[in-house]
Amino acid sequence: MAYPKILTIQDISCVGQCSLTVALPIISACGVETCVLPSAVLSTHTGGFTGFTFRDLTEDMPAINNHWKKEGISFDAVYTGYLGSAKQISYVKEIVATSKKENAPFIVDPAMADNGKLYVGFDAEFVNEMKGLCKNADYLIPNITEACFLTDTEYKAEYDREYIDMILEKLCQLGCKNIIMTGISYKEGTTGVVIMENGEYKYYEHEKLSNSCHGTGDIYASAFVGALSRGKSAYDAAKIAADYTVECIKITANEENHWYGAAFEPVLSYLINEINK
Ligand code: PXL
Repeated sequence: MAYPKILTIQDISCVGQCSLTVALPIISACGVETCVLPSAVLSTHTGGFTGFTFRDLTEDMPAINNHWKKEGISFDAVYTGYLGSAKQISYVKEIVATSKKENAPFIVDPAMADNGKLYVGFDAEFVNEMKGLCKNADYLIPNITEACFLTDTEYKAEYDREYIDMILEKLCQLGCKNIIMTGISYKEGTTGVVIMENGEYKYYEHEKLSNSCHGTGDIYASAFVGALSRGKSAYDAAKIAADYTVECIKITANEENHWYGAAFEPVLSYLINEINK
């Protein structure tokens, strides 16, 4: 599809370079019309700031969906990220069921955890509901921590291929069709992305940088969605997203006091070139 129209559902963190403030510019830059449904509005993200505000938009969702139904609005893909409440997940399922075109992909980034821990504000009930959403995913984009929570697996910071294969197998059993698992490092100095596309294991290895930034999961997922929507295969989209994320992390290393996010804007032209190749 030359000019697809997609919907992304995730929060607006007013400050912090994550979620919608990342997804909207990145997917738009890929040449894709990007409609948004904010799951919540926060003054900042929750990863490192304290005292942030949080406006849950769960109860706005049914009326928004009803309006879209009346208008006959539908989407060529739906991509979900950080969601505002466990209850919201049932509304999100309904929105996907009614507004996603038949055979259009449903992409889920189960944004809820990292480094072995759930983000502030999430609990076992939320994880359980998220499992139910991931079941329906055509493409699931978890990091290892999220994959562990989704499959009731003990999180390990060091692991081998067997451990990753076991998690992938459990995610397939959960019902996820294609899986793109980020931040998988089998040896020092490199990291990579595992892509399970139509039951086939592929691995794209790339440079591991010494600095790490908050929000790179959202940058990665957004670039993946943009590339996939422009007709790239899951493997090619996963590779483009990985290379772009590396460019973002590299350029952020030059910035002082930029711990809260990655400088994705100055290297958007790199992504656009890759998408249009
Ligand atoms: O980047 C994931 C994310 C999205 N939205 C909010 C967050 C986080 C991670 O901490 O706090 C509000």
